[in-house]
Amino acid sequence: MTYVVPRYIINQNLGEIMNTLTQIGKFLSLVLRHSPETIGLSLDKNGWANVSELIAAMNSHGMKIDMELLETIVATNNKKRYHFSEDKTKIRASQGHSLDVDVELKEAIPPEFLYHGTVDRFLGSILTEGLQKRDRNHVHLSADIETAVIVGRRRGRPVVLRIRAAEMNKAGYLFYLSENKVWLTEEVPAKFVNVE
Ligand code: HQG
Repeated sequence: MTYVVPRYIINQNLGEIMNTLTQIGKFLSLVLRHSPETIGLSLDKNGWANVSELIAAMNSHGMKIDMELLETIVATNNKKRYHFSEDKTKIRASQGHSLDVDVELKEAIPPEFLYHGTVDRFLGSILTEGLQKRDRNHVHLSADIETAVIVGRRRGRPVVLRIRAAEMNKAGYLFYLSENKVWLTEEVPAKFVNVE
């Protein structure tokens, strides 16, 4: 698959282009998940931002972007964090919000085990009170151990927890699978958590 790299960044080398895309991607994460007001934007109740308003607001806050570049970032984002509405007039983050928005998550039946990456210093508390969503709207889980290792490594030496997800689901806890295939749930009681 080929992606369009807009003319005004084409004179950068590949490393610089990737940095530009990553930086703008991180900024989008801030705006679409946590604080749209940073650039005077607002999201609707389902977490959508109007694409024209987003592009205008980013440009007026010093972040040069157009539709071409936005489409490239959405398509190349390593975790596919953002998606457009069908007509491409709206954009939202698929998960990871701290804002109170309803991104219309689809309920799903989880596999036997799901995994969560964390660090040693949180372990005592997690094994006592379970996994809590903290500042986000859900606890984030993955279907594979590798992803959990990467998530945990953001904070130090990773510790992977194995969640008995199917058993939890049978006990009445709901699970959701986001557009970008992140497993989400409201909380994980300690009794369903094992250190991998
Ligand atoms: C910990 C990134 C003590 C939990 C990642 C985690 C992920 C507890 C932290 C996504 C606890 C919350 C989400 C308890 C949970 N006691 N600590 N009872 N319960 N914790 O960032 O899962 O790049 O909100 O272990 O890759 O780390 O942004 O959640 O360490 O997919 O797309 O509290 O964010 O994705 O931290 O990360 P977070 P997370 P993006």
